[in-house]
Amino acid sequence: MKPTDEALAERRARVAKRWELTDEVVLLRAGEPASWSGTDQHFAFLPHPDVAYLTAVGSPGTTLAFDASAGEWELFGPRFTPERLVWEQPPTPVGRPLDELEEWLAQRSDRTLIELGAGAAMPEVVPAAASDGANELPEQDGEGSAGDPGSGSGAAEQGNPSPEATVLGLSAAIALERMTKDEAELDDIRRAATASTAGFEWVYANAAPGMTERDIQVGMEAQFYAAGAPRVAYDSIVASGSHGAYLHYVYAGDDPLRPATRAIEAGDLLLIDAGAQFGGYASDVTRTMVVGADPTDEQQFLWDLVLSAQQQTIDMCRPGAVWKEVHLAAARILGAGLVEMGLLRGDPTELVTEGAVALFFPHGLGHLLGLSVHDITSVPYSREPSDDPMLSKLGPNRVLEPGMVTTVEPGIYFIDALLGDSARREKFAESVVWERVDELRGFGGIRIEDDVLVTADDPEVLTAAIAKPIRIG
Ligand SMILES: [Mn+2]
Repeated sequence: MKPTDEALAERRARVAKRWELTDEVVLLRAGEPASWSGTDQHFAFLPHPDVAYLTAVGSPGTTLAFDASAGEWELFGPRFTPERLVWEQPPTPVGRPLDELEEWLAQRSDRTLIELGAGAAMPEVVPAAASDGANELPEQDGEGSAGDPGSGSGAAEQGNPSPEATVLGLSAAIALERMTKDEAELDDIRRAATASTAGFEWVYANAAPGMTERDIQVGMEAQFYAAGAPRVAYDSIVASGSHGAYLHYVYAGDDPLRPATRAIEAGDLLLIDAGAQFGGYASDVTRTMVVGADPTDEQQFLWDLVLSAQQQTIDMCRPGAVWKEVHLAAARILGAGLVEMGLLRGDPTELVTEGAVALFFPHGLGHLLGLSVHDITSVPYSREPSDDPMLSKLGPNRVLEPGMVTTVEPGIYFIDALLGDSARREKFAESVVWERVDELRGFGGIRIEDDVLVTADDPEVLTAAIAKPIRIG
């Protein structure tokens, strides 16, 4: 649901409060369509999420301006010339015509101008907070204006931050607001989930051996659109058999000109990671099924194991939980199962620490969800970058708060690039039972993913309506 004017004003007021600016002028630009090189074509446009959050519109060129001394926001939206209106329908008119922005800025030319959103000069290295587990702006000396994210960003002397540090600090302030969702945002995420449900239900009713991955993708996405989704939230992953071991296996990932696809065979695992988008908000769901046959003992054991890890860690998604700890809990559960199955030997906690479990579970347990499927990934970090194999792909660490929406998506994979690597085989000669593991090369992967709303009470699974059959077709 589109936020009311009051709800938008509230979002802007909260951001302005965090900014603590005095007389600067801030511009947030939605951006412009990216061009396809060598042609006169452009890629489909999506607005910078900070602008989408603060305006609820997304036409290219949309610009939100803030005059700190007056404490006033002004929205500028594109208008088309008659010549352009011969070819294109007009964008929804919002705010003042974009043409007037120049004059608006000229009246404030004596003030410091800070540009955020699309094209903003963000520093490459995001400074990390000193300690784990706080959803705060990056640490700094001094009294804490958001405009100064402090050490690690270069030249961030108090009162005189570098332009990049200022951009980072102000962007981080918006990120902190975007981290917890208001009612309008949750409504859009629920609608996205409802459209995704229609797609997965189509798969459950129609998938069968002999169909290709592409057949499944097209049929599923048609239901997303039929249910009202303007677009998919990200490229759908429809991976059968051994393809499930490529974490981001997508159609045309091999060659956009003449993509390959694969016909599903009876007994194959089919891993589908897909989600509809609504109002700019993503859903992100993964189900893994055996198609056209009963699961083998290995498929059944590992499927049950992944589901159990998911259920236990969804239950941990409560206020105050530290995301890294939830992730490590999932890794220990998966590690214990791999020991039970005879693929690993040793103590699960040690197997997690030494990196043996990461051979089979090489990604983070989940990520925040919102206006981007991997929401708010760049700022602000609240953990140091890590070389630890179990933590290096975790992404920002967070303390869960009511209103956050996170995915929970444990998985087990048999990835040739990891399991065939001689250095790893040597390093884990003791802890991995390679004879057993090698028998399962080509197995593919199993991932189960839902979108979870953290509440003051029990976690709410927003994608609970999407069934989890182990066998279809
Ligand atoms: Mn995901």
